[in-house]
Parts: sequence; C-alpha cells; structure tokens
Amino acid sequence: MTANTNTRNVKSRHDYQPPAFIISTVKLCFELDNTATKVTSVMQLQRRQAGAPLKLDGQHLQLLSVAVNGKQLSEHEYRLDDESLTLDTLPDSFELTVVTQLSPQTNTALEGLYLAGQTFCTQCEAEGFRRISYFLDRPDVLAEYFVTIIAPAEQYPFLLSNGNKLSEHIDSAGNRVVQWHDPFAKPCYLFALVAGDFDRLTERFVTQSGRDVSLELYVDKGAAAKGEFALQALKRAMRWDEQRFNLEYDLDIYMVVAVDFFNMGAMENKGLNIFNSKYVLADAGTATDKDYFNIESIIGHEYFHNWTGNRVTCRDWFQLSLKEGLTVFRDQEFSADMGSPTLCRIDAVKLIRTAQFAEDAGPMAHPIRPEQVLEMNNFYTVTVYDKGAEVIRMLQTLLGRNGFAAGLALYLQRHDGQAVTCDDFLQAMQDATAKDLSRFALWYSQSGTPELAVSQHYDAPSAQLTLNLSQHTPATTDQPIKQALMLPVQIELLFADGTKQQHLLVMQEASQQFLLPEIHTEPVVVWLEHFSAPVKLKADIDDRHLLFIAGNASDGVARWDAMQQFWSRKVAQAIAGNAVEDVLPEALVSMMASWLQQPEPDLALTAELLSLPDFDTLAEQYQQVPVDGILAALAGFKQLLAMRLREPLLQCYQRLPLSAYHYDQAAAAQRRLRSLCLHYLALSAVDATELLQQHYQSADNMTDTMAALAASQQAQPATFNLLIDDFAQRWQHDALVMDKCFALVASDPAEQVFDGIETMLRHPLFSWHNPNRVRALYSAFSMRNPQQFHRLDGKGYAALEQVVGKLDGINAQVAARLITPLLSWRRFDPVRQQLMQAALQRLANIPGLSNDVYEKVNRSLT
Ligand code: B3K
Ligand code: ZN
Repeated sequence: MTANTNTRNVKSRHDYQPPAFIISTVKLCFELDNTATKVTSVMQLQRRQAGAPLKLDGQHLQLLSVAVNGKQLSEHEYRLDDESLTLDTLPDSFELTVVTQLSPQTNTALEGLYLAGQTFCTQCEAEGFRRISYFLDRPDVLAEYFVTIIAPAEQYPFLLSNGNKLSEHIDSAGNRVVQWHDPFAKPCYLFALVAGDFDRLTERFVTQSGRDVSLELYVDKGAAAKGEFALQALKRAMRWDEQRFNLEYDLDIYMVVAVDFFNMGAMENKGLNIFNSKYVLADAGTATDKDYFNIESIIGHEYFHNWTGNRVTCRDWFQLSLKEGLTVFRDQEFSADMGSPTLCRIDAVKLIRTAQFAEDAGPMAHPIRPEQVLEMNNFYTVTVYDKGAEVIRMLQTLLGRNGFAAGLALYLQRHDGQAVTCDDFLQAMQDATAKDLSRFALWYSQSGTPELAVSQHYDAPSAQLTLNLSQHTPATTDQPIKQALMLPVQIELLFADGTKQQHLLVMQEASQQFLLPEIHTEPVVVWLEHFSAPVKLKADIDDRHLLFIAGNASDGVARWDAMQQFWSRKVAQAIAGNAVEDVLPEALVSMMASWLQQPEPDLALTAELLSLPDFDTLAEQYQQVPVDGILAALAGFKQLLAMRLREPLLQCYQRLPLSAYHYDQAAAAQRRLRSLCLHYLALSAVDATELLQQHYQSADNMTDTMAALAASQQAQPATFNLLIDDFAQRWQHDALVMDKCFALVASDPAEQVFDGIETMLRHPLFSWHNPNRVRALYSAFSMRNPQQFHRLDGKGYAALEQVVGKLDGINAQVAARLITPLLSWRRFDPVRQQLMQAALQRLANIPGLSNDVYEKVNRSLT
C-alpha cells in the first residue's frame, strides 16, 4: 500500500534485550497546572551493561533540565529527539535529575497525565509514562517510588498516588503538598496520580492474617450512593482471592477512583486503581443488571491484578497475556462464584465465538503472545485477554483445580517482585504438578482457531464406543503453518435410560482415536462440555440428537450450545433457499413451549435456551459472510417463533412476578427471561404497543426500561420513537445514561439511524473528547447494527471512516479500536469488499496517521 509500509518501527518478541541500566528508586515531584505542570524526577540508576548509553523514553515533553549527580548538563552533553533523551558518558552508579513540563489540558489522547474534566489523572499502561517524564518506560525496570504532589489546596482536596501516604500539609502559598511512598518496587506502567475533589466512600477490610486495610472509593461529588455496590464488590473480591487462591492484600490502603474520561474500563495501578466511571457508578434507576455484573467483574479483575500483574509482572509487553489472560480467568471464576457459573461461561463463550474467532480470521490475527507489534495499545485484544483466559482454563482442566492452584502458588512465590515471561509461568505449573506441558506451550505461539472434527462409532458386540477426533487449524494471516495442539475435550455420554458418564479426552495429535470399553448401549455424545477448548466443533449430530442434548445434558453450557448449533443449521438451510416454516421441526416448538411453561431453576438459562444466535456468531461460520441472508433468516425465525409461541410467551411473561428492584442472581435471571418474552411478543403479529408502553412505564429500574426500548426498536418503530424521546428527555443530564440512549439510537435498524446519530452529535453531553460518548454512538452503530452498517450503498462504512479519521488526531487509541469492523473487509461480498477497502485506503492516505490506526489499516490492506 503506502510507501511508508516498512518505515515504522515494528518490534519483535525475539529482539528482547535486558535493560542497559536499572532504576532502583525514583522521587517524583509534581507541581500541577492545567497547561504547565512541572515534573521533577530524581532517579538512582545502576549500570548493567558496560559501555552502553542511557536512552530514556519521552514523548510530548518539554525538557527543562538534566543533571547527573547534581551537576546540570549543557545541551551538548545529551541528545534529544521526539522520542528519547540519550546520555552517553555516565558512571556505573549515579543520580539523574530530569525536569520536564507538560500540558495535561491539551492531552486529548488520555495517556500520561491528563485532565478528566477538572480532575488530574494518569494512564501509563502500556507506554504512557514516557508522556510524564523521561524514563526507561518498559515493564522490566522495577523501581521504588516516592511521590510529592503540589496543587492549590482549595481546588484539590485530594492528591493521590500509589502506596502509603507519608505526609500532607498546606504550604505558605496555599498549596496542598502530599507525599506518598510505595514500598513495592514496580514498573512505571503501574504509576498513578489523581488530583481532584470527590465524594469519598470508605470501608475497612481485615485480611485473613489480620491486616487492617482501609478501602477508599472516590467518585464525582454527589454520586456517593452510586459507589456503594462497587465498594462492597471490592470486599467480596478480596475475600474470594483469599479463599480460592490464598492471596492476601499487601498495603494498608486500597483506593479506587472513578473518572469520566478514560480510554478503557479500568487500570490496576498499585494501590490506586483508576476506573472509568461507567464501571463504578450504579443504582437501580441508572444501571442495568449487566452494568452491575460488569462492575463486580472489573472491580475483581483490577484487584486480582495486585498479585497477577503487580507483584509478578511482565518482562516485556509481548508477555501481556501472562497477566491479562490469567487475570481474566480469575475474574471469570470470581463472577461464576458470585452468580451463575453457567451464565458466566455462556457469556465468555459468546465473546470467543464472535470477536475472538473474527480476530483469528482477520488481518490482526496473532497468538496470545504476539510476535510483532508496532503500537502496543493495539494488542489489548480479545485474543490476548479472552483466548488467553481460555488457555489458562484449559490448564486448570488438564491439571485439576488443586494442581492448578499449586502451580499458581509456586509461580507467585518463585517470581514475587520480578518481571517474567509466559514460559516462566508454564515452568512453575509444570514443576508444581510434574506434568509435561511442552506441547501445551504451543497455545502461546500459535494463532488461529482450531477446528475439531469428531465422530463416534458404537460396536454392540464388544460394548465399545470409538471416538474419532481430528484437529486442523487453518492458516492465519500472520502464520501459514500450524501444528496439532494439546486439547482437553470434556464429553458426556447420555444413555437412553437416563444415566450419564463424564470423560476427559486429552488430545495431543492431529488425529486420535479414543476407545471407551463397557458401554452397553449406544449413547448420545455431548462434545466439548463447558466449552473445554476454544475450538470450532465439527460434529455431525442430527436435529433430533441436538434437541435431545438441549433437553438432557448435565451442563447448561452444552444445552445452550446444542440450541446454538441447531439454529446455525436452520439459518444455513434458510439461506440456502428453504422457507423458515419448512425447516422448523414441530418438536422444537413444543420443546420451547415447555421451557416457557416450566422454566429451569435458573431462569437465565431458560432465556439463553430460547435465544437465537446473534448476527456475529452466525457470521463467523461463513468464509464469506452472507449478510442479507443471515439478517433475513434471523428475522424470519424470530417472527415465526413469536407467532407460534405467543400464548406460552405471554403466560410466562405474566407469571414472572414483579418486585422492587434488587440486583442479585435470581432477580436478574427473572428480568432476563421476562425481557426475552417481551422481545418475542413485540414481534408477534398482535399489536404489542400497549405491552411495551406498560413495561416501560412501570419499570422501577434501568434493566426493564432498556428491555422495553430494545424490544420496541426491533419491532415497533412508532412506539420506539415515542419511548426514546421520553427517555432522552428524562435523562438529558446524566451522561452515563445518555450513553445508553446514544447506543440505542445508533443501533436503530432503520435508515433514520443516520439522522438520529446527527441529532445525538449535537446533544450538549456529547463530546468527541470523551471515549464513552464516542463509543456509545459508534461501537453500537458499527457492531450492533449490521443492517445499516453493511448497507450496500456504503453509507455505513463511510460514517465509520469519517469518525476514525476525525478521532485519529484526538485520541488514536480509541480511533484504532473503532476501526475493527472495517478490517475484515475480505470476508464480505465483492460490492461490500470494494466499499470497505476504499474506506480503509482513504484512511491510509491521511498524512500523519497515528501508529495505532496505521498498524491496523496497513495489516488489513496488505
Ligand atoms: N491493564 C489495563 C489495560 C491497559 C490498556 C492499555 N491500553 C486494564 C486491565 O486489563 O486490567
Ligand atoms: Zn487486566
């Protein structure tokens, strides 16, 4: 494509070199100012490599002075460019003082030190510290931090940093001066600073060994009540990590600050987590059940990083999954224990099957431990995080819960205070369990989605069941040759008399046969219970058996999965030209009716069993995505079900009791099933206006309000327009709720979506500088509105192209995330391909395009 394809500085995993110098302590002093913050950094350095120069990273900084052992250097004694500060002649051990100035107010990238409204805050992972001061900005340089923050006392009652507070006073000029010390050596990506005025909620937590920890949660003034759930979730997470993994908190204070401008969900800075306010603030009126779930999960995730990430960190950024895959796994286990393990697993599987499989099939395919990176922020991906978590889960399946826990304990004890690699992790797992994991290690280096083909043969005379498994991983854009992986395949055998058997098959070769003796009647095999490996299953199970599994398997995930497979097949038949009425078996309709009449004990599982796969899940099953075919088939089946099941749907809807809102597993499950019924009822031929209106009007919580809006949007546009106007009016002053409004407007499947988006762009709360606002509108549009995004006139693609182009200059990290749906242009029909490719090409031609967007566009077009 463009001439500069190879001129940007791509890094390779194999080029890792240990640092030439280490920094043992750093004293930072911040004199805060919106446009001219002065940062004085005093570092103790020691040489580790003879003769090497010291090259410090730094970006967007104004260098005021440099001194070695107290002696100021003149300009010809160092070299300075846009990316670094280099000093050539240095002693083996010395003190380096660097003074810089920066402008938080104009930092729209929200990396480094920036202003989130009136609040100063930082985001340093992955490479943001270099926007604060010149430093060895790499995770294997671990230093002890002393931090002084100075800011006008009245305006900034709270000046926070990592670790323990040493002192606080107000100086003669009316400045507040606060000193912090973090006793744990850490990489600079875990550094944090916050300065602002907040409501503070406090709690105490006594650890299992008796350490009294003060918990502090900081939220916008007036929002204290909305922080209570997050604070309690933190206590649950702390207790859970003690009970499950015997891991205890290690400082006297744990702070969480919610800010309104944040590039992602949250950040695990040592002792001072910074959160996107979306993942902290909740009350019944403004947050959905899903929001509550996410808050608990992310609070847990960041807390769990204290051990898996902070106490033991990554040697280099290629090892990111070392902390992220492991910590996602830990947060998933936590959420499962706090609520419904089945539902948690179903949600995790959905994500793998949609976004992660799509990533493997597209131009950004990479192993969970990437090999080549231009912009590190582009590799905080579903592959590194969520496939990474699947890899950890497989380890637990292979080693057993106790073996896995022993391996984790050994890893943390062996490497406490170090920056290590994924290989170190596997070594500890292996040493603790005496299991050979050499083949398993391939999961770290091989990208792509394995396809697992299975079949069974039953021989009655010998009472033997033969299971044939073969695996094949198709080539990915980054890696043409693939090898056989180690796969744990959990199965269940369902016998006609109602008995069941569970087995774990451990696959190591490309093709393998497993013989199960003493099987006296032919069973139905449930393959890949709990989704025991992140693969695409190819099993030739007929409709009748799929429905049997859906009704009878022990594992709720397997039951749901059987329904998903069933629907995928029906959608394929519809796309092939069959009428939806002709392919829908009567047995299915009666089975669904019986689930409605007699729901499972877990109502949310019932809701999942009754749900069709979404567009993205279905799309992943095709080499070339039949956009219009999938949309038509889904609409056809949903409408048909709505009509055929109207009575049981209505009865189920009416039977589910309404009680005052409370977030807990059972109540959330009930709302989920009720919403699902409402959704179908809105689609049935009978006018549902009144029902939708009533659901909306009587809702005492955001979950039900959103259910009414979403259901009407799909089926009753006139009602939707009325309700959304009311909603927008009612919540016009609440930015987090307006995000929901933006997202709804942008997911309108009708053409009016473009006008709707235009209107929302003029909303007083909309800002191109706030990632939540931009994502609410444009992620919803490009990822949850296939009808309009994939329009054949290209208007949808052009809308996204414009936004990415505009945002690139404001916040490249967010721009690069938004571009994802365009990258897989090769998966579409020729007309769409051409439109998407042209949009990408125009983006590629933008002068001065950021590395973030450039890397993705470039990979996609070449
Ligand atoms: N570690 C952070 C993510 C940082 C993303 C940098 N672009 C949050 C988390 O995974 O816990
Ligand atoms: Zn994380």
